[in-house]
Amino acid sequence: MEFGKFKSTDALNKTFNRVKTLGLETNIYELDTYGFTVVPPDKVADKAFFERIRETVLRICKERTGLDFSLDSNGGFGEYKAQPQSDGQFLLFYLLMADRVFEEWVLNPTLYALIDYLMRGQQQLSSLTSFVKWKGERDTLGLHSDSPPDRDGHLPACSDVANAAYCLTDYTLDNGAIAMVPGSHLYCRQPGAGEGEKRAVPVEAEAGSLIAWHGNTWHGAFPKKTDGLRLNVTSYHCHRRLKTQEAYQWRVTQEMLDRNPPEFARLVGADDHMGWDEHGPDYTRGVKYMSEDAKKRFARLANRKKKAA
Ligand SMILES: O=C(O)CCC(=O)C(=O)O
Ligand SMILES: [Fe+2]
Repeated sequence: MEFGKFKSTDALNKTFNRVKTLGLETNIYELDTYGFTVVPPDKVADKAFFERIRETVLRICKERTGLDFSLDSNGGFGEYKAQPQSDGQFLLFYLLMADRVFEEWVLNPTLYALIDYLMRGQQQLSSLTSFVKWKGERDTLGLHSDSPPDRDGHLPACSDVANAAYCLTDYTLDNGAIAMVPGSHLYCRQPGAGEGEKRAVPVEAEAGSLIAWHGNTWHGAFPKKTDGLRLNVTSYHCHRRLKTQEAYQWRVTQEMLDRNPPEFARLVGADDHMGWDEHGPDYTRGVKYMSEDAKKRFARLANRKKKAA
């Protein structure tokens, strides 16, 4: 019996095979069972890429705050005003538009495969940020699910949102590791105030690891008690039917689209005709960047219609 080639799962076969090729089967199992996983550095990216992206994040910290940033020293806010800011922490936003290294990152095969699996190929990039942390107080772990809840506070069982943190420094309990409540993706609701704090575990991971989680998983962070920085690149994806946090669809440049494969265009919604003006929708956007699987499905549908006519 050969899996990975079924006709009825055309859209999923590629993801299945990619997961196998990259040796991520255990990670998929962990995502399904516990709602999160940690991929070790050697399965994520090479050292040169890791150094390059980390240097870039440090450079952007400096550009936006006006302060010097180094891994071993605590940070500061300087001239940086973007919200939210809390004790010893800010977020750098809109990184995709800040440097080409982030275009490479969103297409990273390991990141792409895990998100593709969680979102059944329906993902778009919602935001690409860095949580920049140094020593600071926290009253709670700040547990939450990343998926936006329905009106009654419930969450869909499927992953409407999938998130992943590329750790640019070690994550340990004292370094302010991300906190996860294992299995909470199955509760299909946001936590109540203070709920789940005792069951949360620190996700300890060495620099270069990728922590990925289901959009329903309850998570937050432990306080950072040590000196120096905790850095990441947080790659937040949402279903194509949802609004994105950051504006890419009409803001990515043609140059960015031209220098990347069609997967990139689909990730940033450049194939999405929604949001039109007085000129109406431009359906050629979808065709231009369509995946090979989708093209095959459309061709089959067109054939069936022709035969029926
Ligand atoms: O690392 C953290 O502080 C938690 C971040 C978080 O909630 C997220 O990336 O969705
Ligand atoms: Fe979150």
